[in-house]
Amino acid sequence: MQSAQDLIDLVYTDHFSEAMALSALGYEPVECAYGGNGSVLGDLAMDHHGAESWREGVALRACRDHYGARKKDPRFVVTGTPDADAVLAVIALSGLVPASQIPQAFYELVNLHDVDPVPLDLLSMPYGEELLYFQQLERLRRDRPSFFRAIDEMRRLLLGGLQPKQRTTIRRREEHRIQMAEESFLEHIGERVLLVESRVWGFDRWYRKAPFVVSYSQRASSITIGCRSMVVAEQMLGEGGLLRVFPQMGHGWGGRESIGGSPRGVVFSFDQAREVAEKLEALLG
Ligand SMILES: [Mn+2]
Repeated sequence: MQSAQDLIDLVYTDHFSEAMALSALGYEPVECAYGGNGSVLGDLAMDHHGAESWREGVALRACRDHYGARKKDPRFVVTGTPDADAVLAVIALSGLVPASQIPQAFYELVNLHDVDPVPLDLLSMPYGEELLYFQQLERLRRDRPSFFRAIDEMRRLLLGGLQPKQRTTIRRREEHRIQMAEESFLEHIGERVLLVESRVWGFDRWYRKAPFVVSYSQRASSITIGCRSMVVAEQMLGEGGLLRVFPQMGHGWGGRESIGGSPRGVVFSFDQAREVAEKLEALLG
């Protein structure tokens, strides 16, 4: 398989102004949300964060509505971590994998998992192991090489599927993650907010204990705020859900109605995460 690096033109940037400039040159931005600055959108409006969170996820729209739309002009601008949603969107828009090799159930699962991390039990869902395989890729960073690696891994997955041995490993690792998430440091802040410090991503597990979770990642020194679902977030905080909370936490905080967090590249402490949890509990009234 030829590497995506030789097939598409993809620029990574952490800067809103650079993404704007590239978009003006005809590059298609994919999930280019820059916190307080907002999103950079191209012709296909490929984002669904902040002010754009009313839009459907990008992989869903790319696969269902815009497959191959950038095949003749595969230029993209991206930012953040190469998640399954953004990566699958780039693949579909540029036609890097035949449409027939991207099952509807797979892109719908990627979307569901991306937009509302309600406790989805991937181990028991069709294509759950495939998505877990991608989730389990290591050392995916916020840079261009990571995007290309993630794109090529996703292409291999779609074209070749998983071997039985890989499925066994994936399941074992996922079971281990679940165990780690349950054994994390957990502290109830009031009745509705759970403060967590963990080395693993465990929102799906923590939402079983409280509707709102404030999680501190020691590795990234960052804080994430999540709510079990968009419906619950809007019920308890009003229209917009957590979008009403982020501006109160400081400059650069942002995300979607049901999940978001501290600005990229800013270092936070666990005590600050506790303050955020207490502030959130107070905002819930
Ligand atoms: Mn997304």
